[in-house]
Amino acid sequence: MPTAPNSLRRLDAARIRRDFPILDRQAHPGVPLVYLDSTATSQKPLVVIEAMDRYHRVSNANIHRGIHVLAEEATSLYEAAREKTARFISAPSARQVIFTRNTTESINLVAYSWGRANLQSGDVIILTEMEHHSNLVPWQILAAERNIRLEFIPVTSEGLLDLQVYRDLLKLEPKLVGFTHMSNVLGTITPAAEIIRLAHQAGAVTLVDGAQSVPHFPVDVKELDIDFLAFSSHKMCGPTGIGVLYGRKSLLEAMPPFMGGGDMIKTVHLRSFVPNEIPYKFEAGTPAIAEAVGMGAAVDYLVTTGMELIAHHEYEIVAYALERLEEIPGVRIFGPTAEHRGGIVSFTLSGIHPHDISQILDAEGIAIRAGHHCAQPLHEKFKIPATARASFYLYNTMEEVDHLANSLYKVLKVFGN
Ligand code: C6P
Repeated sequence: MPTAPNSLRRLDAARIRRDFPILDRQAHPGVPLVYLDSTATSQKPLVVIEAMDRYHRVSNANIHRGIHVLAEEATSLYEAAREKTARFISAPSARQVIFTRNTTESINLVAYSWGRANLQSGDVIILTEMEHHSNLVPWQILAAERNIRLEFIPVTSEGLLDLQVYRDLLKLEPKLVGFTHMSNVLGTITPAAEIIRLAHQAGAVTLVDGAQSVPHFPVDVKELDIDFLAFSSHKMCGPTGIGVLYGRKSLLEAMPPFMGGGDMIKTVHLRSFVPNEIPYKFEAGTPAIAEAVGMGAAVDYLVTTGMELIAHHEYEIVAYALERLEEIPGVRIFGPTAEHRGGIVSFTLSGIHPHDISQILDAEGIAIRAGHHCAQPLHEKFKIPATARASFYLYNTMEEVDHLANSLYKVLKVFGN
């Protein structure tokens, strides 16, 4: 958990901001940009942009194929990115890090490969009510195909998971427990260690959606004893088009390939093939090489900055944002106290549609997201169609929170509230 206050070292957000060229631009003529939408995608530091540029200028080639200097350079850059990513999540081996397109593809890989090899009619999968669609729909598709039962850990009115109900659900002897490590709407940081420990006691495999956790606080797959972890580069200062599936070695080795094609095979005959070893078994075709290089640079950047410092910075920002937003008449804030949440605040203003809030804030230069944030069932649970969501990262400042709060008063004025 990223919440232990540490007064000794602080992240210098003003200095950090200089690393992100886009933060210098104006949203509209004369209106500085205030980017509060990092949950959708983060901004990219210059080191990431330059690493990808350098790769294209100097080393561009296909990987694992050619025996020439460019192919060798490209291959070693790609594999170095895998090594860095493995160290970043404390994976026992880089072979357990599979490059995919994003979190969504990583979860689909598990559902299609592990799910179809291991689940049968009548089996139970436990998910939670706060899942992003990408950790719901792949399981719904599988459930319909195989007559599998889906059960859900409820979300309490404070935006936490109801672990008592979870304990009862485990009596159904689920085959899989899949849950988000941090809600992209409520900001709730879920008690992953406890959920996984109980799942393993019940004999279930665990899948952690780390799309919002891995970018924001240290995640150690060994310490948490995670079986599968999915996350996306674009939310952690890296480029779009590349993501990760980490898996326990024994599970990955036993799983059939997800897609067939080049690179994922050892040998091919007209009527048969022998699959390659992990991770290549799951990386069919030419992968996102430049993007892997960019992701490697993003990992270096986050490690150098310090994940503990980033987490603590976001804790302070979100605690302050909660304080400022709670003062606003008619505001309803969703999710738990700062102690249980990452840098996300979703809210509504009485009688004003979140899209209108977002549009007025945009005129003030503030980028937030409005809608159901691909978590429609969670919004149904709270009986609302949409929320406005401000989200924070290492480059955000207290002044930006003030600007958000002051601009929300302007929104109230526009609507005569
Ligand atoms: N949430 C948001 O604005 P992809 O699109 O595959 O990189 O990530 C999917 C995903 C999975 N799980 C969680 C918890 C997420 O937050 C996301 C992406 C973005 O909230 C885009 S919808």
